[in-house]
Amino acid sequence: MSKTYQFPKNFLWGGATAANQMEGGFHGTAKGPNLADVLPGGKIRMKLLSQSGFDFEMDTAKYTYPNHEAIDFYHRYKEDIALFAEMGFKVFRMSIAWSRIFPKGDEMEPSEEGLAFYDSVFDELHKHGIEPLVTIAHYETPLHLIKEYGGWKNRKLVEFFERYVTVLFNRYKDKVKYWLTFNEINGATHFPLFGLGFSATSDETRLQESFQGLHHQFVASAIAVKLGHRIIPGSQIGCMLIYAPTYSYDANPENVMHALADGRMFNFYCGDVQVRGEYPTFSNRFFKENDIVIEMQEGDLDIIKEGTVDFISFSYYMSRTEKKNKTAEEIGEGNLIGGVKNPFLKASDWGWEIDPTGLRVALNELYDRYQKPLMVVENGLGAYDKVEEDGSIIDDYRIDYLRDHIKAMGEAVEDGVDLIGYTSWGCIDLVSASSGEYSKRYGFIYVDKHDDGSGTMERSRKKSFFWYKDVISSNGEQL
Ligand code: BGP
Repeated sequence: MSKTYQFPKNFLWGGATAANQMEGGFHGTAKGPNLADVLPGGKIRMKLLSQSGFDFEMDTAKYTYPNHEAIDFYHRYKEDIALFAEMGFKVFRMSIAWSRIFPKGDEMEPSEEGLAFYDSVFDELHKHGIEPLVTIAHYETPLHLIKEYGGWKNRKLVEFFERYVTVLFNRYKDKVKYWLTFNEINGATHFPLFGLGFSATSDETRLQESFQGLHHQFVASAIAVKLGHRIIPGSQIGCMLIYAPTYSYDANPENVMHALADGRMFNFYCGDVQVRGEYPTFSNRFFKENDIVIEMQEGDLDIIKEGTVDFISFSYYMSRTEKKNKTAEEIGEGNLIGGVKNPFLKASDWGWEIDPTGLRVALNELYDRYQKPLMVVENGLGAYDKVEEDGSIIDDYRIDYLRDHIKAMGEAVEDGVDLIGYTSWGCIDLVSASSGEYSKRYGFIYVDKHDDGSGTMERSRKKSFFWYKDVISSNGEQL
């Protein structure tokens, strides 16, 4: 008989999404354009994300822009939420598109149309007994703030963000208790375009610009935490990290030290600031060796100290394996956050290494370090799905992936980790963030929409839909 796992009684099972990858509603609404609206669909997107000098212009003759329509959640949210409810979701992670609330980002007054839309979504969720978990900034910087101000490089964004969150907290104080400030905040040094809303001036300036932008986000996040606690008593406000446990390629102490140093700069730098309220000492050496100087204003460090988060949320897709001197052949294809190929792991069709035990490692490392409640707010398998003649979708590969990761969480709970919830990524098929593809599907719910723009947008239940429903109703005992 296979082992069963005990998850805490009020465990928050659910699914995760982001506004720009799901809503659409670009045309015919008051929403202003944002970063995702100028990112083309297809493999070209990754190239643009990785290089310096992107111009943030749309070229509709050359490219498609799938985020404009996405999966049209803007008009179909009732149907979608009913399907989430059918699976038994306790929580639904979504983001608010900043430019739907402030179309340009620097206005004094918000858009009532945008605010009303999210009111309706939250009401619909509550109607079904689903708790919203809201990301305030998920790769959706308003385009005007990018073009006019240079994104988060510019300190002015702290002020605009403060205005934005103040509006959100006041408006939704009776509807939203769980908030996350910046999605995958530590991904910024790899892809400043996504989180920080600028393209590095050059490869040489990328680190300096990114760490300065991150400082602005730390201050903005801490201000949000303080405001949230004041405006919404009892609210729970978390940080959101992209976490990849970093293994040494072998037992060579040089490689072990390299993996440790590299891994903590990636995994712990932002967490230390947002959870402990202090810059870690290990970053001093990194800054010195890379000529990075962070400009701070008086009082910034106090704000950071006073605005520490209540819980830690993170995405987990893959681990990372590090080696001091790596050759081009050793570098893993598709491994977005660097490292070398791990000979013990298989990878997805997009080259993302699959490592369920890595999730247990991640949970233990984070809990050992911070002793704060943890929540896995993204995890899942991007895969090509096939619709059978009778319309069914037999996604056993997705079920296997999720089962193994949920088991790893169960082990971590037994290890003593305080884990409060799990929202698997892309619970309904949506537009991929890194490749702008519809064909990279994560959902329990299939959406009939394709990379060439065809499709009816019709929703259908995959095999994993029924499986996840049983997982939730048995509180993780039936896997
Ligand atoms: C995370 C992002 C999400 C999401 C996910 C899967 O990095 O927070 O927005 O998209 O990765 O990535 P992708 O869509 O590129 O497969």
